[in-house]
Amino acid sequence: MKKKVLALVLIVIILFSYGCLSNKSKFSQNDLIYFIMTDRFYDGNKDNNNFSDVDKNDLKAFHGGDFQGIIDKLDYIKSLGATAIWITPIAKNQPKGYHGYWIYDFYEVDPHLGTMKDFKKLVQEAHKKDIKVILDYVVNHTGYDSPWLSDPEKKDWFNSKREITNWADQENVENGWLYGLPDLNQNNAEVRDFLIENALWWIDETGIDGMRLDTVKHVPKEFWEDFVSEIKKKYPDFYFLGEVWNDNPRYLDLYHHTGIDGMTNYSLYNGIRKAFTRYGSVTTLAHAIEQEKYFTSPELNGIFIDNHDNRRLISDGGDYGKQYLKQALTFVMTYPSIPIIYYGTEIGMEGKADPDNRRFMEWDKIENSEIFDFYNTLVELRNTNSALQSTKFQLLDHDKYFLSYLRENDDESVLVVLNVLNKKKDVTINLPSNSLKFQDIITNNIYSVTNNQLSLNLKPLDILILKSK
Ligand SMILES: [Ca+2]
Ligand SMILES: [Ca+2]
Repeated sequence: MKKKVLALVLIVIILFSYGCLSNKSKFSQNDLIYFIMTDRFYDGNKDNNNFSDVDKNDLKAFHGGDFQGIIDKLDYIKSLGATAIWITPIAKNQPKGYHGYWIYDFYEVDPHLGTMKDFKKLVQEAHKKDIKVILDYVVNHTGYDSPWLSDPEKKDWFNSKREITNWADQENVENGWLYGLPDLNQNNAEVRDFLIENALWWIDETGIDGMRLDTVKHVPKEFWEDFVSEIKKKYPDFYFLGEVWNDNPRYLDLYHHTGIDGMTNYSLYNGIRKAFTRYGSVTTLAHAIEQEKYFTSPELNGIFIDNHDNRRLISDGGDYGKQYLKQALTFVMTYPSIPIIYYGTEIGMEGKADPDNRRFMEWDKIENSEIFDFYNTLVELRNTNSALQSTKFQLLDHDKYFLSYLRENDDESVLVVLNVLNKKKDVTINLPSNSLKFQDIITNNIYSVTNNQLSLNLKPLDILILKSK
Protein backbone atom coordinates (compact mmCIF):
# COMPACT_ATOMS: atom_id res chain seq x y z
CA MET A 1 0.00 0.00 0.00
CA LYS A 2 2.83 2.37 1.00
CA LYS A 3 4.57 1.66 -2.29
CA LYS A 4 1.39 2.49 -4.19
CA VAL A 5 1.06 5.82 -2.38
CA LEU A 6 4.70 6.62 -3.01
CA ALA A 7 4.30 5.79 -6.71
CA LEU A 8 1.25 8.02 -6.91
CA VAL A 9 3.08 10.90 -5.22
CA LEU A 10 5.96 10.45 -7.67
CA ILE A 11 3.62 10.47 -10.65
CA VAL A 12 1.99 13.66 -9.39
CA ILE A 13 5.42 15.28 -8.91
CA ILE A 14 6.51 14.24 -12.41
CA LEU A 15 3.29 15.49 -13.99
CA PHE A 16 3.55 18.75 -12.08
CA SER A 17 7.15 19.38 -13.13
CA TYR A 18 6.26 18.52 -16.71
CA GLY A 19 3.42 21.02 -16.50
CA CYS A 20 5.80 23.73 -15.31
CA LEU A 21 8.37 22.93 -17.96
CA SER A 22 5.83 22.95 -20.75
CA ASN A 23 4.23 26.15 -19.54
CA LYS A 24 6.19 28.37 -21.84
CA SER A 25 4.05 28.02 -24.93
CA LYS A 26 1.45 25.75 -26.46
CA PHE A 27 3.35 25.92 -29.72
CA SER A 28 6.46 24.25 -31.10
CA GLN A 29 8.10 23.94 -34.51
CA ASN A 30 5.87 20.93 -35.16
CA ASP A 31 2.88 23.22 -35.47
CA LEU A 32 1.58 24.51 -38.78
CA ILE A 33 -0.57 27.62 -38.94
CA TYR A 34 -3.18 28.15 -41.65
CA PHE A 35 -3.83 31.88 -42.03
CA ILE A 36 -7.38 32.87 -42.96
CA MET A 37 -8.94 36.19 -43.80
CA THR A 38 -12.40 35.20 -42.57
CA ASP A 39 -14.35 37.40 -44.99
CA ARG A 40 -12.56 35.86 -47.99
CA PHE A 41 -12.61 32.17 -47.07
CA TYR A 42 -16.03 30.54 -47.11
CA ASP A 43 -19.60 31.86 -46.82
CA GLY A 44 -21.26 29.47 -44.38
CA ASN A 45 -24.20 31.73 -43.49
CA LYS A 46 -26.00 33.82 -46.11
CA ASP A 47 -28.14 35.48 -43.39
CA ASN A 48 -25.29 37.79 -42.36
CA ASN A 49 -24.69 39.11 -45.89
CA ASN A 50 -27.41 41.79 -45.87
CA PHE A 51 -25.21 44.80 -45.17
CA SER A 52 -24.77 47.73 -47.53
CA ASP A 53 -21.00 47.18 -47.60
CA VAL A 54 -21.20 43.59 -48.89
CA ASP A 55 -20.26 43.59 -52.57
CA LYS A 56 -18.54 40.58 -54.10
CA ASN A 57 -17.44 42.66 -57.09
CA ASP A 58 -15.50 45.12 -54.97
CA LEU A 59 -12.24 43.82 -53.50
CA LYS A 60 -12.44 46.62 -50.91
CA ALA A 61 -15.85 45.58 -49.55
CA PHE A 62 -17.08 42.57 -47.56
CA HIS A 63 -17.54 39.32 -49.53
CA GLY A 64 -19.62 37.21 -47.13
CA GLY A 65 -17.12 34.80 -45.54
CA ASP A 66 -17.79 34.07 -41.87
CA PHE A 67 -17.09 31.94 -38.77
CA GLN A 68 -19.62 29.34 -39.89
CA GLY A 69 -17.67 29.08 -43.15
CA ILE A 70 -14.48 28.24 -41.25
CA ILE A 71 -16.39 25.70 -39.12
CA ASP A 72 -17.70 24.08 -42.33
CA LYS A 73 -14.14 23.78 -43.65
CA LEU A 74 -12.33 22.53 -40.54
CA ASP A 75 -11.84 19.06 -42.02
CA TYR A 76 -10.23 20.63 -45.08
CA ILE A 77 -7.98 22.75 -42.84
CA LYS A 78 -7.04 19.68 -40.80
CA SER A 79 -6.15 17.80 -44.01
CA LEU A 80 -3.59 20.51 -44.80
CA GLY A 81 -1.54 19.43 -41.79
CA ALA A 82 -2.65 22.52 -39.87
CA THR A 83 -2.53 22.39 -36.08
CA ALA A 84 -3.71 26.00 -35.77
CA ILE A 85 -5.55 28.73 -37.60
CA TRP A 86 -4.74 32.41 -37.44
CA ILE A 87 -7.70 34.57 -38.36
CA THR A 88 -7.73 38.29 -39.11
CA PRO A 89 -9.18 40.58 -36.36
CA ILE A 90 -12.83 39.98 -35.50
CA ALA A 91 -13.72 43.08 -33.47
CA LYS A 92 -16.43 45.28 -34.99
CA ASN A 93 -14.97 47.42 -37.75
CA GLN A 94 -16.06 50.62 -39.44
CA PRO A 95 -17.87 50.14 -42.80
CA LYS A 96 -15.81 48.20 -45.39
CA GLY A 97 -13.36 46.95 -42.75
CA TYR A 98 -13.55 43.44 -44.25
CA HIS A 99 -9.93 42.76 -43.18
CA GLY A 100 -10.60 43.62 -39.53
CA TYR A 101 -7.84 46.19 -38.96
CA TRP A 102 -10.15 49.26 -38.69
CA ILE A 103 -11.64 48.67 -35.25
CA TYR A 104 -14.74 50.61 -34.26
CA ASP A 105 -15.67 48.72 -31.07
CA PHE A 106 -13.10 46.60 -29.20
CA TYR A 107 -15.84 44.71 -27.29
CA GLU A 108 -18.11 43.67 -30.18
CA VAL A 109 -17.81 40.93 -32.78
CA ASP A 110 -18.15 42.23 -36.33
CA PRO A 111 -21.66 41.18 -37.40
CA HIS A 112 -20.56 40.40 -40.99
CA LEU A 113 -18.52 37.50 -39.58
CA GLY A 114 -21.16 36.17 -37.20
CA THR A 115 -21.96 36.50 -33.52
CA MET A 116 -19.93 35.91 -30.37
CA LYS A 117 -21.81 32.63 -30.05
CA ASP A 118 -20.66 31.62 -33.55
CA PHE A 119 -17.06 32.50 -32.74
CA LYS A 120 -17.12 30.48 -29.51
CA LYS A 121 -18.52 27.58 -31.49
CA LEU A 122 -15.66 27.93 -33.98
CA VAL A 123 -13.09 27.72 -31.15
CA GLN A 124 -14.85 24.69 -29.65
CA GLU A 125 -15.18 22.85 -32.95
CA ALA A 126 -11.55 23.59 -33.84
CA HIS A 127 -10.39 22.29 -30.46
CA LYS A 128 -12.35 19.07 -31.01
CA LYS A 129 -10.17 18.52 -34.05
CA ASP A 130 -6.96 19.48 -32.23
CA ILE A 131 -6.72 22.77 -34.09
CA LYS A 132 -5.68 25.76 -32.00
CA VAL A 133 -7.02 29.25 -32.67
CA ILE A 134 -4.86 32.35 -32.95
CA LEU A 135 -6.71 35.65 -33.03
CA ASP A 136 -5.18 38.65 -34.78
CA TYR A 137 -5.16 41.54 -32.31
CA VAL A 138 -4.57 45.25 -32.92
CA VAL A 139 -3.40 47.71 -30.24
CA ASN A 140 -1.58 50.27 -32.37
CA HIS A 141 -4.52 52.12 -33.84
CA THR A 142 -8.28 52.34 -34.22
CA GLY A 143 -10.23 52.68 -37.46
CA TYR A 144 -10.33 56.09 -39.15
CA ASP A 145 -13.87 56.69 -37.85
CA SER A 146 -13.41 55.62 -34.23
CA PRO A 147 -16.07 57.16 -31.92
CA TRP A 148 -13.23 57.85 -29.45
CA LEU A 149 -11.95 60.62 -31.74
CA SER A 150 -14.91 62.82 -30.81
CA ASP A 151 -15.04 61.75 -27.16
CA PRO A 152 -13.59 64.58 -24.99
CA GLU A 153 -12.72 62.07 -22.26
CA LYS A 154 -10.48 60.17 -24.66
CA LYS A 155 -8.60 63.17 -25.98
CA ASP A 156 -5.34 61.87 -24.45
CA TRP A 157 -5.83 58.36 -25.76
CA PHE A 158 -4.23 59.24 -29.10
CA ASN A 159 -0.79 60.45 -30.07
CA SER A 160 -0.90 63.85 -31.77
CA LYS A 161 -1.73 63.64 -35.46
CA ARG A 162 1.44 63.29 -37.49
CA GLU A 163 2.23 60.77 -40.24
CA ILE A 164 5.14 58.35 -40.08
CA THR A 165 7.63 59.95 -42.45
CA ASN A 166 10.99 58.79 -41.13
CA TRP A 167 11.00 55.00 -40.96
CA ALA A 168 14.51 54.96 -39.51
CA ASP A 169 13.38 56.97 -36.49
CA GLN A 170 11.94 54.58 -33.90
CA GLU A 171 10.12 57.40 -32.07
CA ASN A 172 8.34 58.40 -35.27
CA VAL A 173 7.60 54.74 -36.13
CA GLU A 174 6.02 54.22 -32.68
CA ASN A 175 4.11 57.48 -32.22
CA GLY A 176 3.31 58.59 -35.76
CA TRP A 177 0.04 57.73 -37.52
CA LEU A 178 0.46 54.69 -39.79
CA TYR A 179 -1.25 55.43 -43.13
CA GLY A 180 -3.34 58.05 -41.33
CA LEU A 181 -4.75 55.56 -38.80
CA PRO A 182 -5.46 57.21 -35.40
CA ASP A 183 -2.49 56.15 -33.28
CA LEU A 184 -3.26 55.01 -29.75
CA ASN A 185 -1.00 56.30 -26.97
CA GLN A 186 -0.01 53.21 -24.99
CA ASN A 187 2.09 55.41 -22.67
CA ASN A 188 -1.22 56.61 -21.23
CA ALA A 189 -1.99 54.19 -18.35
CA GLU A 190 -5.73 54.28 -19.15
CA VAL A 191 -5.09 53.12 -22.71
CA ARG A 192 -2.63 50.46 -21.59
CA ASP A 193 -5.07 49.09 -19.00
CA PHE A 194 -7.96 49.18 -21.44
CA LEU A 195 -6.03 47.15 -24.03
CA ILE A 196 -4.77 44.56 -21.53
CA GLU A 197 -8.24 44.14 -20.02
CA ASN A 198 -9.77 43.88 -23.46
CA ALA A 199 -7.30 41.20 -24.59
CA LEU A 200 -7.90 39.21 -21.40
CA TRP A 201 -11.65 39.53 -21.96
CA TRP A 202 -11.38 37.99 -25.45
CA ILE A 203 -9.30 35.11 -24.09
CA ASP A 204 -11.57 34.54 -21.06
CA GLU A 205 -14.70 34.63 -23.20
CA THR A 206 -13.60 32.52 -26.12
CA GLY A 207 -10.80 30.14 -25.05
CA ILE A 208 -8.43 31.07 -27.89
CA ASP A 209 -4.87 29.71 -27.70
CA GLY A 210 -2.81 32.57 -29.01
CA MET A 211 -2.72 36.01 -30.56
CA ARG A 212 -0.99 37.30 -33.63
CA LEU A 213 0.00 40.82 -32.62
CA ASP A 214 -0.39 43.38 -35.38
CA THR A 215 2.08 46.21 -36.14
CA VAL A 216 4.33 45.35 -33.17
CA LYS A 217 7.16 47.71 -34.06
CA HIS A 218 4.75 50.67 -34.03
CA VAL A 219 4.11 50.24 -30.31
CA PRO A 220 6.62 50.90 -27.50
CA LYS A 221 8.43 47.82 -26.16
CA GLU A 222 7.50 48.77 -22.57
CA PHE A 223 3.86 48.27 -23.49
CA TRP A 224 4.53 44.80 -24.92
CA GLU A 225 6.38 43.80 -21.76
CA ASP A 226 3.33 44.75 -19.65
CA PHE A 227 0.84 43.28 -22.09
CA VAL A 228 2.54 39.90 -22.47
CA SER A 229 3.37 39.50 -18.79
CA GLU A 230 -0.19 40.34 -17.67
CA ILE A 231 -1.68 37.78 -20.04
CA LYS A 232 0.92 35.09 -19.32
CA LYS A 233 0.29 35.56 -15.59
CA LYS A 234 -3.16 34.14 -16.17
CA TYR A 235 -2.41 32.00 -19.26
CA PRO A 236 1.22 30.87 -18.99
CA ASP A 237 1.23 28.78 -22.18
CA PHE A 238 -0.55 31.35 -24.36
CA TYR A 239 1.32 31.88 -27.65
CA PHE A 240 2.14 35.30 -29.07
CA LEU A 241 3.22 35.70 -32.68
CA GLY A 242 4.50 39.23 -33.27
CA GLU A 243 4.33 40.93 -36.64
CA VAL A 244 7.53 42.93 -36.89
CA TRP A 245 7.99 43.95 -40.51
CA ASN A 246 11.77 44.15 -40.65
CA ASP A 247 14.32 41.75 -42.12
CA ASN A 248 17.06 42.20 -39.50
CA PRO A 249 16.98 39.28 -37.01
CA ARG A 250 18.72 41.35 -34.35
CA TYR A 251 15.99 44.01 -34.57
CA LEU A 252 13.29 41.30 -34.54
CA ASP A 253 14.78 39.55 -31.54
CA LEU A 254 14.56 42.74 -29.45
CA TYR A 255 10.81 42.14 -29.50
CA HIS A 256 11.22 38.52 -28.48
CA HIS A 257 12.82 39.90 -25.32
CA THR A 258 9.56 41.69 -24.43
CA GLY A 259 8.08 38.21 -23.94
CA ILE A 260 6.56 37.64 -27.40
CA ASP A 261 7.16 33.96 -28.25
CA GLY A 262 7.73 34.08 -31.99
CA MET A 263 8.09 36.61 -34.78
CA THR A 264 6.83 36.61 -38.34
CA ASN A 265 10.25 35.86 -39.83
CA TYR A 266 10.63 38.63 -42.42
CA SER A 267 14.34 37.89 -42.62
CA LEU A 268 13.75 34.44 -44.14
CA TYR A 269 10.75 35.77 -46.06
CA ASN A 270 12.99 38.27 -47.80
CA GLY A 271 15.39 35.46 -48.71
CA ILE A 272 12.57 33.22 -49.94
CA ARG A 273 11.14 35.96 -52.18
CA LYS A 274 14.56 36.74 -53.70
CA ALA A 275 15.36 33.07 -54.33
CA PHE A 276 12.17 31.63 -55.81
CA THR A 277 11.35 34.14 -58.50
CA ARG A 278 12.36 35.22 -62.00
CA TYR A 279 16.10 35.94 -62.16
CA GLY A 280 16.29 34.84 -58.54
CA SER A 281 19.36 34.09 -56.48
CA VAL A 282 19.71 32.16 -53.23
CA THR A 283 22.38 34.49 -51.83
CA THR A 284 19.98 36.43 -49.57
CA LEU A 285 18.28 33.25 -48.38
CA ALA A 286 21.58 31.55 -47.49
CA HIS A 287 22.62 34.70 -45.64
CA ALA A 288 19.28 34.79 -43.76
CA ILE A 289 19.77 31.13 -42.75
CA GLU A 290 23.19 31.98 -41.36
CA GLN A 291 21.63 34.92 -39.48
CA GLU A 292 19.13 32.68 -37.70
CA LYS A 293 21.68 32.42 -34.88
CA TYR A 294 20.63 35.90 -33.76
CA PHE A 295 17.18 34.65 -32.76
CA THR A 296 16.75 33.37 -29.22
CA SER A 297 13.98 30.94 -30.26
CA PRO A 298 13.97 30.70 -34.07
CA GLU A 299 11.87 27.52 -33.94
CA LEU A 300 8.90 29.50 -32.56
CA ASN A 301 8.97 32.00 -35.42
CA GLY A 302 6.46 31.84 -38.23
CA ILE A 303 8.00 31.21 -41.66
CA PHE A 304 5.91 32.14 -44.69
CA ILE A 305 5.73 32.61 -48.45
CA ASP A 306 2.66 34.77 -48.78
CA ASN A 307 0.45 36.97 -46.63
CA HIS A 308 -2.27 39.61 -46.95
CA ASP A 309 0.23 42.48 -47.18
CA ASN A 310 2.33 41.21 -50.06
CA ARG A 311 1.90 39.98 -53.62
CA ARG A 312 1.51 36.22 -53.84
CA LEU A 313 4.79 34.55 -54.81
CA ILE A 314 3.28 32.62 -57.73
CA SER A 315 2.26 35.91 -59.38
CA ASP A 316 5.85 37.16 -59.37
CA GLY A 317 7.20 34.05 -61.07
CA GLY A 318 5.99 34.62 -64.64
CA ASP A 319 5.76 31.41 -66.70
CA TYR A 320 7.53 29.44 -63.97
CA GLY A 321 5.45 30.72 -61.04
CA LYS A 322 4.17 27.24 -60.19
CA GLN A 323 7.65 25.75 -60.03
CA TYR A 324 8.94 28.61 -57.87
CA LEU A 325 5.98 28.18 -55.54
CA LYS A 326 6.76 24.47 -55.24
CA GLN A 327 10.35 25.31 -54.36
CA ALA A 328 9.24 27.84 -51.74
CA LEU A 329 6.73 25.37 -50.28
CA THR A 330 9.47 22.75 -50.11
CA PHE A 331 11.63 25.16 -48.14
CA VAL A 332 9.03 26.28 -45.57
CA MET A 333 7.70 22.76 -45.03
CA THR A 334 11.17 21.35 -44.32
CA TYR A 335 12.55 24.21 -42.21
CA PRO A 336 12.63 23.99 -38.37
CA SER A 337 10.11 26.78 -37.64
CA ILE A 338 6.33 27.06 -37.78
CA PRO A 339 5.08 27.30 -41.39
CA ILE A 340 2.29 29.81 -41.92
CA ILE A 341 0.28 28.93 -45.02
CA TYR A 342 -1.84 31.84 -46.28
CA TYR A 343 -5.22 30.58 -47.52
CA GLY A 344 -5.07 29.75 -51.22
CA THR A 345 -1.30 29.32 -51.40
CA GLU A 346 -1.83 25.56 -51.12
CA ILE A 347 -3.75 25.62 -54.43
CA GLY A 348 -1.55 28.19 -56.16
CA MET A 349 -3.99 31.12 -56.08
CA GLU A 350 -2.75 34.19 -57.92
CA GLY A 351 -2.74 37.68 -56.42
CA LYS A 352 -0.88 40.91 -57.01
CA ALA A 353 -0.70 43.86 -54.58
CA ASP A 354 -3.32 44.34 -51.82
CA PRO A 355 -6.29 43.92 -52.24
CA ASP A 356 -5.74 41.58 -55.23
CA ASN A 357 -3.88 39.18 -52.91
CA ARG A 358 -7.10 38.90 -50.86
CA ARG A 359 -9.37 37.35 -53.49
CA PHE A 360 -12.07 34.95 -52.31
CA MET A 361 -10.80 31.39 -51.83
CA GLU A 362 -11.07 29.54 -55.15
CA TRP A 363 -12.65 26.32 -53.93
CA ASP A 364 -13.31 25.06 -57.45
CA LYS A 365 -9.57 25.01 -58.25
CA ILE A 366 -8.64 22.38 -55.66
CA GLU A 367 -9.57 19.36 -57.69
CA ASN A 368 -7.10 19.79 -60.54
CA SER A 369 -4.42 21.69 -58.72
CA GLU A 370 -0.91 20.42 -59.31
CA ILE A 371 0.26 22.66 -56.45
CA PHE A 372 -2.26 21.07 -54.09
CA ASP A 373 -1.01 17.56 -54.90
CA PHE A 374 2.56 18.65 -54.32
CA TYR A 375 1.62 20.41 -51.08
CA ASN A 376 -0.02 17.23 -49.80
CA THR A 377 3.15 15.25 -50.52
CA LEU A 378 5.02 17.72 -48.32
CA VAL A 379 2.40 17.42 -45.55
CA GLU A 380 2.80 13.65 -45.61
CA LEU A 381 6.60 13.97 -45.38
CA ARG A 382 6.36 16.50 -42.54
CA ASN A 383 3.96 14.34 -40.57
CA THR A 384 5.89 11.10 -40.94
CA ASN A 385 9.61 11.89 -41.07
CA SER A 386 11.17 12.24 -37.63
CA ALA A 387 14.19 14.17 -38.97
CA LEU A 388 11.87 17.09 -39.71
CA GLN A 389 10.82 17.17 -36.08
CA SER A 390 14.33 17.91 -34.81
CA THR A 391 15.63 21.47 -34.54
CA LYS A 392 18.79 20.63 -36.43
CA PHE A 393 19.26 22.27 -39.82
CA GLN A 394 22.51 22.04 -41.75
CA LEU A 395 23.14 24.29 -44.70
CA LEU A 396 25.26 22.30 -47.18
CA ASP A 397 26.85 23.31 -50.47
CA HIS A 398 25.27 26.25 -52.23
CA ASP A 399 26.12 28.97 -54.68
CA LYS A 400 24.15 31.81 -56.24
CA TYR A 401 21.75 29.47 -58.02
CA PHE A 402 21.43 26.32 -55.98
CA LEU A 403 20.85 25.46 -52.36
CA SER A 404 21.23 22.19 -50.47
CA TYR A 405 20.52 21.41 -46.85
CA LEU A 406 20.11 18.46 -44.53
CA ARG A 407 17.67 17.69 -41.75
CA GLU A 408 18.87 14.79 -39.69
CA ASN A 409 18.34 12.93 -36.43
CA ASP A 410 19.61 9.54 -35.24
CA ASP A 411 17.10 7.61 -37.32
CA GLU A 412 16.40 9.48 -40.50
CA SER A 413 17.52 12.30 -42.72
CA VAL A 414 16.02 14.50 -45.41
CA LEU A 415 18.25 16.13 -48.00
CA VAL A 416 16.79 18.97 -50.06
CA VAL A 417 18.40 20.32 -53.23
CA LEU A 418 16.88 23.26 -55.13
CA ASN A 419 18.08 24.69 -58.45
CA VAL A 420 16.58 28.18 -58.94
CA LEU A 421 18.20 28.59 -62.35
CA ASN A 422 16.19 27.77 -65.45
CA LYS A 423 19.15 25.78 -66.80
CA LYS A 424 20.67 22.37 -66.16
CA LYS A 425 23.31 22.36 -63.49
CA ASP A 426 25.80 19.74 -62.25
CA VAL A 427 26.60 19.89 -58.56
CA THR A 428 28.51 17.90 -55.95
CA ILE A 429 27.25 17.94 -52.39
CA ASN A 430 29.50 17.13 -49.46
CA LEU A 431 27.60 15.26 -46.78
CA PRO A 432 28.43 15.17 -43.11
CA SER A 433 26.30 12.07 -42.50
CA ASN A 434 26.87 8.40 -43.05
CA SER A 435 23.83 7.82 -45.22
CA LEU A 436 24.89 5.77 -48.19
CA LYS A 437 21.68 5.89 -50.14
CA PHE A 438 18.86 8.35 -50.59
CA GLN A 439 15.48 7.96 -52.23
CA ASP A 440 13.59 10.72 -54.02
CA ILE A 441 10.18 11.04 -52.35
CA ILE A 442 8.49 11.97 -55.63
CA THR A 443 10.15 9.82 -58.31
CA ASN A 444 11.43 7.04 -55.97
CA ASN A 445 14.79 7.24 -57.77
CA ILE A 446 17.75 6.00 -55.70
CA TYR A 447 20.90 8.09 -55.28
CA SER A 448 24.17 6.61 -53.98
CA VAL A 449 26.73 8.47 -51.92
CA THR A 450 30.41 7.85 -52.50
CA ASN A 451 33.11 9.11 -50.13
CA ASN A 452 30.51 11.31 -48.43
CA GLN A 453 29.79 13.04 -51.71
CA LEU A 454 26.69 13.08 -53.83
CA SER A 455 26.96 14.15 -57.46
CA LEU A 456 23.80 15.33 -59.14
CA ASN A 457 22.75 16.50 -62.60
CA LEU A 458 20.05 18.98 -61.74
CA LYS A 459 17.32 19.79 -64.22
CA PRO A 460 16.26 23.42 -64.78
CA LEU A 461 14.38 24.65 -61.65
CA ASP A 462 14.80 21.21 -60.11
CA ILE A 463 13.45 20.16 -56.72
CA LEU A 464 15.01 17.11 -55.11
CA ILE A 465 13.61 15.95 -51.78
CA LEU A 466 15.57 12.88 -50.78
CA LYS A 467 15.16 10.76 -47.71
CA SER A 468 17.74 8.35 -46.33
CA LYS A 469 17.21 4.77 -47.33
CA1 LIG B 1 -21.97 35.15 -44.72
CA1 LIG C 1 1.88 53.65 -32.61
